[in-house]
Parts: sequence; structure tokens; C-alpha cells
Amino acid sequence: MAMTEATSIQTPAPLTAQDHARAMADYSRAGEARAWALGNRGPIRFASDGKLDPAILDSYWTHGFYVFEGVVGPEELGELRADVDRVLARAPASPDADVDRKDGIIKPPYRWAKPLSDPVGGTDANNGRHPVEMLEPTLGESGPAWTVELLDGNLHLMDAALRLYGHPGLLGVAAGILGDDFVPYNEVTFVKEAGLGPSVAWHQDGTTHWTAPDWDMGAHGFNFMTQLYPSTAGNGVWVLPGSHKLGKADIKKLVSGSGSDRIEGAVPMLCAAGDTIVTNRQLLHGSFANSSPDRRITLNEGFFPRKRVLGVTARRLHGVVETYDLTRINERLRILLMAIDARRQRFPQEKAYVYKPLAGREDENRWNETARETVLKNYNQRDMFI
Ligand SMILES: O=C(O)CCC(=O)C(=O)O
Ligand SMILES: [Fe+2]
Repeated sequence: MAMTEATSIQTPAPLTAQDHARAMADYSRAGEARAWALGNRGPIRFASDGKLDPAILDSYWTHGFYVFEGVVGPEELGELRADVDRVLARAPASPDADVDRKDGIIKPPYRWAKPLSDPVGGTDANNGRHPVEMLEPTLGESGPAWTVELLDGNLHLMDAALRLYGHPGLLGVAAGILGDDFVPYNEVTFVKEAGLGPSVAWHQDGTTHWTAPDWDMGAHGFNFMTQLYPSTAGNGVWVLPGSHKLGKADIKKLVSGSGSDRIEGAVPMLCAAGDTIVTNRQLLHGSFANSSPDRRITLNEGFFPRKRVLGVTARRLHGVVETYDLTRINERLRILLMAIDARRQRFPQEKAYVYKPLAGREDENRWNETARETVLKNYNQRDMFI
């Protein structure tokens, strides 16, 4: 689909999914070995003062990501999978049928792509942040014309995702990395069906603070990526460890130096179902066409440091310019308080997280069917992007 540039590496003959999987095999084996050697994984741990274990923080800041094991237990995992499947089952058959949805949701919740394609690499899409096209294997004749690659607005689409959003361990991690006054920005689901999932060309996520005088390695926040199925070298997101510390990466040079879209030194973020990866948004990352036999479903929840968003004017990926004031931030934060309450109702034995800047405001933000209609629905109109 995307324009081919001089720097993109395209094979002249059509590349089948089998060819692609073969081309990935050696790279995957080497990447997996490097990934395991990083040692940046384990359960969520807090020190005796209640703060995130400093060794975890250290590892996160060193590598730019950390894998939290066993965040979601089997019962909750089952609920999350069922909710995703329910939303996918309701998807219109094709992108042009999407306008006929009658659910009152303003921002289209589904994003489609051609199977195994690279929708944005080598194009100007997303402010041109994906400069190089990935390999695009061809699909066998029996394949579908479209595959859903993204769901937008997890929290009003799926109750189980709302409850996960209130997870006290994850919110404690957010406070550990960003401080108690962390600010949410958006929640999406990446869908990579086996043998169909499109690629997400190499990129870094941040758009606003790269040249700021006080830029630092945490300037654009992080994403939690909770995996509903195992994340593998074939279906998962790959990253260049440590690249979050180095400013804007020269992606074209990395790809041409590597001789293909398989950037040297990158690692797949491997984990089991129910694990949550925390990934720095400045880390160079991308995912390949999913020519593997394994589905990936990732629930993303993203957070910013407050000082990088409060009072900031930013241009969103589609070009709209916005300024984020405290009212906007607090409106967006109401959803977090509701999620904490939704979780408390479902898992009453857990100690509920207290979001310190809004402590005492819990009663105004209870979760119930009225709140669903009056506060949660279309909450993602207030997403923020830096
Ligand atoms: O899940 C993927 O394949 C891409 C994820 C990504 O780019 C992101 O979460 O920022
Ligand atoms: Fe990204």
C-alpha cells in the first residue's frame, strides 16, 4: 500500500507469508536470546516503604522496558479475552460499513488494514514518524480483504478493560515511574491475528518534547501493554533497548545499515499471557507482519508525566492543535477513579489504589450504569497526545 522509497527494502518477487516467516527465523532466534539476557522481568514488587522496587525502576530506565509477570490471573484474563472477542464480533465487515454503526460512539472504534500489509511505513501518516516501509508478504488467495488492527477507546468498549485500568499494582508502577500525579492519555487495543496482522513500521511515539531544553529519557511517558496471549518474536513488538535515552533515532540509517527492516540489535518483548510490559514511548519500536501462527492482542494504557502535559500545546497525529489545561486533565482522570471503583466492585478483596491528587473525590466518581452513559461514553474525546 505504502509508497516505496529508495531506502525501503522490498524484494522484487512477491514474498509469501512462508518466505517472510523463514526470513524472520534467524533474526528471531538471535533476538530472543538477547531479550532473555536483559533480565528485565519479574512480578510487580514494592519495597517496604510502599514504593516500586528501585531495582525494577533501574532496569526500566536502563533498557526502556520491563516485563511484569503474572499481572492478570486466569479469571480476569478470560474476561478480557471474552470482551475483546465480543467487540471484534460486532465489527462491521469493512471500513466503509463503519459509518453505519449505531452505538453512539463518536470516534470510530475500529481501524482496519489489509492483511500482512504495512499501512504507514514510508508515508507521511502520523507526522511522518514511520519513515521506512516494512516487508509486506502476500496473503494466500483464501484470505479476507481486511483485518481489524486496532480498537480505540478500550474503556468504553470493554468493562473488563475498565477494571484492568484500575489495577492497583499497575497504578503503583505508574506512580513509581512518573510520580503520584501521573496523567492518562489513551487506551487502545492492538490486534494482530495469526497470519493476518499488519506490521507497525519502526517509530518512536512522542511528538512534542524532542527538542525541549529540558528533554530527558522520560519526556513522553510510557505505555502499559497487557498481553492477552503470549507475545512472541513473530507477533510481538520489537524494540531497540536503550534507544529512549538517545533522542530521535535515524531509522532510515538503521534499516539501511542492517540491510533489511530487521534492525540489528533489536529484541522482541517476549512474555506470557497475563503479563504487562511497560514500554517507554521514546524507545524505538515496531512490529512485523504477523506471518506466525499465533494471535496477539495487546491492551495499551498510556501515561504521561504531569509536567509534560499540563499547559502544553500539542499537534495530534492527524494535525489538530490542542492545549491541555487542568480542567481537561481532571476530566480525563475521572475515568481512572471510575475504573478503580469498577475494579473494587469486581475484586472486593483487593486493596483499591488511591490516586493521591484526587483523594477524597471517590464518591463523585462511582461506577454505575448512569456513569457509563453520562461520563464514560465517548471519554476518549478527551484523550491527550504529546
Ligand atoms: O502493538 C504494536 O504492534 C505496536 C504498538 C505501538 O506502536 C505502540 O503501542 O506505541
Ligand atoms: Fe508506537
